[in-house]
Amino acid sequence: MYRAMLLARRTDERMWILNRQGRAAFVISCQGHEAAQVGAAYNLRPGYDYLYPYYRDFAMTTVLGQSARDHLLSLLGKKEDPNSAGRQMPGHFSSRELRIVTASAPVGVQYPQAVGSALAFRLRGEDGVVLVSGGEGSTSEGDWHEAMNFAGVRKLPVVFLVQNNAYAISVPEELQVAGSIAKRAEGYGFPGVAVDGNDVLAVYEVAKEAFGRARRGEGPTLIEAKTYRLTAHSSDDDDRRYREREEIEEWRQKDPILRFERYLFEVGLLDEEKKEEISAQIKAEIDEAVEYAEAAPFAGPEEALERVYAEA
Ligand SMILES: Cc1ncc(C[n+]2csc(CCOP(=O)(O)OP(=O)(O)O)c2C)c(N)n1
Repeated sequence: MYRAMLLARRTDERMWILNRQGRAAFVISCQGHEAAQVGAAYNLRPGYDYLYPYYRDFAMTTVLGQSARDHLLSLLGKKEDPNSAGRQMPGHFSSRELRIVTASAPVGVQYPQAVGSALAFRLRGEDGVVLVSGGEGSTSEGDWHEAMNFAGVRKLPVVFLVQNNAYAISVPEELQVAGSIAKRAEGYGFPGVAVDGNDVLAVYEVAKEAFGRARRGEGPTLIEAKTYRLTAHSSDDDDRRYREREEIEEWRQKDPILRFERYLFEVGLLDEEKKEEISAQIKAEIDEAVEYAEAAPFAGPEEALERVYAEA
């Protein structure tokens, strides 16, 4: 868990450097969300359960097996990008083998699609679970409510994870969300839990319970993971216009990775030496990934329609 969180954070940080150096066009970040994402995704069986992520779910796809190289190839829009062969923006994760389903750009579209996959599991008599994720802003969309209702009526094996990071771009939670997100689940007939999204083990625990319920045929669960986005919405946004630096600093003190690190030191599962070793491995992996992805070719124009339309 620690390794996945750190790999995602360090890769994400390197992406921003590449962007600021003019070597990468656009970055959208998972920084601050690592505990929520890793804690939830740890319950997925890769290649069997389905994941419908949103653009921030970089650490989730890392848990499932996407590497720093995969993420760098995607960031730079190269032909070998496993998500879309360079056709989609970064953050549109996809892998047939890992059962990660790509999203379209409109916020919230992933929810009804995820519920459809959960229905398919049910109709086939399989015990698969679907994890679908989004930000708190996405809970204002009709798609979210339609998906919650359908999943509740049919008691489908789906886990809704809302990563509430307090802002939908520049709109603060109090102007975006009425009442409590977690409590809304009650109205759709299934449990909703609010959890500290910066505590990876707490998220893992509630998600484990939710996955268990889904596998036993007891229906959906909504998890609201309360967290904070440490970067601007994307590399194209300036968050100085709507939030104070002090607020970000306060949240930096609650950094999910530092918090988990402290815990691992306390229980004797991590020490300075091991920490250095993991850190050095990750740095080497990212250095290699950047070098590889920068040297990798772009797709040719003649390939633009490949894998877009079925061959007639
Ligand atoms: C239907 C729709 N409306 C608006 C947008 C523009 N948009 C992209 S991301 C975003 C903010 C979403 O906020 P939230 O769901 O809280 O996720 P966060 O980025 O904070 O993690 C908006 C408004 C969009 N892509 N689709």
